[in-house]
Amino acid sequence: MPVDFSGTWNLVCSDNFEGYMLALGIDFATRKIAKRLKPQKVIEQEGDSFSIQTTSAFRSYFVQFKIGEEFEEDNKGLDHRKCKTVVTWDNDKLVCVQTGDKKNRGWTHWIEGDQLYLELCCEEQVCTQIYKRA
Ligand code: ECB
Repeated sequence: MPVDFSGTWNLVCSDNFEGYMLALGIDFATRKIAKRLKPQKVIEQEGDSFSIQTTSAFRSYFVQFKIGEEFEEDNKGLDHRKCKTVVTWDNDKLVCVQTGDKKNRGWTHWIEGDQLYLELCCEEQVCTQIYKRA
């Protein structure tokens, strides 16, 4: 059985979100608000189909995809840069590559114990976040 990421997850800690946002060119005022947020993720996983809704008091973001199928991602409400995005399995990790103007952009999700991990990468920056089930 593959891992099941489905559920509602609340952010409990975040490291270097500031560096990640700087790499994406997010302005000072937006970063100041964004770094205080405690987003919630609702993940739905059915076979190879996923949806991830990230909600916060300030901005929210929704993405859906099928494993191995490239799609155009708009990053609406985030940095707005369009990417060619593909998500694949690396053993039990969900690995997303976002090809576009920014080098080394993407994210990885995995579960350890009852915690959901998210590593966000852009250029030289890595942000690590931990979520717990709501
Ligand atoms: C959507 C909640 C965070 C809102 C932050 C608001 C403003 C900051 C603007 C740009 C910063 C760039 C990205 C925001 C970081 C997190 C939101 C989406 C993270 C992500 O890629 O989640 C993936 C994996 O779960 C699914 O979209």
